[in-house]
Amino acid sequence: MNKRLSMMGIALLVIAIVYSACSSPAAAPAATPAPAEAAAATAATTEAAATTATEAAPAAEAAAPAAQTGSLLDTVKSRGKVICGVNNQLPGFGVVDQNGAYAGFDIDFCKAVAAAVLGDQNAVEYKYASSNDRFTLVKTGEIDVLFRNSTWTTTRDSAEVGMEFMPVNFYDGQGMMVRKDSGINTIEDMDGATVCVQSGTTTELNLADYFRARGLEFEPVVFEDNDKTLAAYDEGRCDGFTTDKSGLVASQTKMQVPADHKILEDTMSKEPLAGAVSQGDPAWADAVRWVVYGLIQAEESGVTGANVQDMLKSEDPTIKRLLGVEGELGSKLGLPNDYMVKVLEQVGNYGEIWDRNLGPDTPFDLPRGLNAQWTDGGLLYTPPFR
Ligand SMILES: N[C@@H](CCC(=O)N[C@@H](CS)C(=O)NCC(=O)O)C(=O)O
Repeated sequence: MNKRLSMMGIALLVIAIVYSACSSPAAAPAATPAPAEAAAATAATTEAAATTATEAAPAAEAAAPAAQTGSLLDTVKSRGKVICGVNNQLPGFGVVDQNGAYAGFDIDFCKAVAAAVLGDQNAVEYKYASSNDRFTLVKTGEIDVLFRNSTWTTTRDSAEVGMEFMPVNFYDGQGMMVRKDSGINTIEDMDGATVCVQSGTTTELNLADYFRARGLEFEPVVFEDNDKTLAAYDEGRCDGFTTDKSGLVASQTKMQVPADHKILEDTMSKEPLAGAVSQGDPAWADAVRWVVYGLIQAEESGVTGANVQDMLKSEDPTIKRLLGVEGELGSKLGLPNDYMVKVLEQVGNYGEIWDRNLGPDTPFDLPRGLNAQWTDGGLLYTPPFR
């Protein structure tokens, strides 16, 4: 009798567990997403449907993709290259020359990941990621990581779009470019203006928020890519051209007469730009995350490409751990313990990446501003390397 009762108890418990697992609430339906976000969400849905189909296949066939359930970190190691989604239209951040060579601030973060994981900054395959398809490319696995002036937002971070954001590598804000002879000095002077803007961006959404909040009328003229948006403004089709201030500075260099234009002081939004990987792969996310942190920490600690070999002899405990001389931080992340030595030798630290692409010897000469180290009044601050 006792035995029968306890069997019934176990059976009831099993039913209860199965029931509670099955009845967990479905994800809340989302409010109307922005176009790029909706596209990624659709792709995620399609992907989920494909997975379900695979699971329903006979056991022998279903067993085949099992190897794919590991981390991208293993895939990247066995493939021997990182597939990095980047921009190709933004001087200083991500451009490609006639020979197909990519360069820029974001590109160097791809190189740093390749140097860390594979010991070779050139072990990267670059793929152009547009404003509209960038998150879809991450979700479908066509790119391993996205480094492309992309703003970290709630919706993109949520399951709806499914991004896992890396540490911010560029604190930006949205700005407005106008012609110097337009008589416009602030956005308040732009009531009734036409504004050239790119679709699939936070820019498009912020523009509407910012003007409406101030009771200003405007007419957006929307394009799918930056070069077309810029060309339309340059041809005089719009009174203003709006995007991230970094994008404005970069785009200005491509205009017919750059000196005829000015960027207004107004900052219309917060645009924390960060790399992103797909949600649900913590090993890959952590590996990439601690490469970005490593670049920032190296600058804070004064470790550069030129002095890294000498710094291996440093007595500073943070530097010892950062370079893998002491502790095993790299291997805890699935990386070589000296991963930051490779990164620094081949790519340099955050400050070196900045100077090479955006610093005083470039056409941009951007002030570090919010992108200074916390020790210099900026926002760059890494968790401790320990
Ligand atoms: N940071 C914003 C804007 C990013 C963005 O796509 N900016 C445009 C204008 S600078 C761009 O990079 N366009 C390049 C392209 O068309 O591929 C976002 O994440 O939505």
